[in-house]
Amino acid sequence: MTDAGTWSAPGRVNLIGDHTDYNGGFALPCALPRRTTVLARRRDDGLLRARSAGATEPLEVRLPGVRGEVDGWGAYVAGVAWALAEAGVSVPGADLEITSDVPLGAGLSSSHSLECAVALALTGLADLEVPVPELARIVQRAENDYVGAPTGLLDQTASLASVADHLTFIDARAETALPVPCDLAAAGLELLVIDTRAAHALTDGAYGSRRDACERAATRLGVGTLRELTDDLDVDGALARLDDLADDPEAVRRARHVITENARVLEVVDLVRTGRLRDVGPVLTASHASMRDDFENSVPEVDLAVETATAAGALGARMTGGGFGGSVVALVDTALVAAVEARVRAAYADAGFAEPGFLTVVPARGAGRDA
Ligand code: GAF
Repeated sequence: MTDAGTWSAPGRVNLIGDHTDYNGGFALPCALPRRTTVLARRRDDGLLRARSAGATEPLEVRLPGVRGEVDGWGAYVAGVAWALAEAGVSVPGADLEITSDVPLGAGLSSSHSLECAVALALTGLADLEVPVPELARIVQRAENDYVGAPTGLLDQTASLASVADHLTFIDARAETALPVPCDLAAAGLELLVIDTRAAHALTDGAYGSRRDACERAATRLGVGTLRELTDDLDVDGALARLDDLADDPEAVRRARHVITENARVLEVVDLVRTGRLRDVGPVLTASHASMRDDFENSVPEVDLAVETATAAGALGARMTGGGFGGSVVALVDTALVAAVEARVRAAYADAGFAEPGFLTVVPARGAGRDA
């Protein structure tokens, strides 16, 4: 057993591949240079206590905890302890001091960075190294069954498995996460994240209804997940099969996004691997159009950021993450970043929207022990 230590886990920005993870598909995120850090000390009385710099109320539960006994920020901590126990992973009581500089509610995975840091801290105190795919599933269980957000495996896998200076190519069905080298600076490019400040939440039913429509489409087409429709890489053939769902236009639109988005992820992985980074831009913008028109999970603030950034010279831009607000990721020439920011800021002021936030991102290291 370890007496004390510090563990941290980053937020993520997803370059492309959204709402594909729970459909068994592909995504290409990287870790943000923003992290949640947990200073943990073992306790021998079976209590889990946590304080968060951003919260007034401390958390205290007796392990393993009871599902639903805590809500608010503490649910992400207690939920992980509960999910570890459910998976048969025995961890000790602990005192946790939590700090984070991941923007909250911005679609950049602040909650998953907290859950992953707590999972690593609790297993670290027990001297356990749980393999990434298993730990990702445990964090997913906390999120799905304790917090109540029906999310997939993208965010926790990105946080746990990412490598500095690399994108992370996730295959959700295979539960693999392969690092793809990505030297944006050498190409004179930046990843610019625009926090639209439009509220983003995954527990209010809109995310779940999208997921339900995808599952409905898969069931009616006789496949386990929508990913299976493009196992032969025949995207046109997969789209043609959607004719069988003509009486359910919502399911057609959702499935069309997933089918085309998986193909776009593979295209971007190929472009990045072959050094054609500038050609990634239009694929990002096409992905945004697919989310806006077929997945219908965009909002006016997000569309304005995408349109303004591309009009100001960004090579491409798209909403990132679950959607319904949150952040936009844009691929921008380094020399144009300041101009893009100024144009988006001005467009928001003209539209009467709250002032957006900006963050330039170099892919950072994934979760781990710091001290
Ligand atoms: C959220 C979820 F947590 C992920 O699992 C994923 O579905 C994403 O939305 C959309 O790609 O971040």
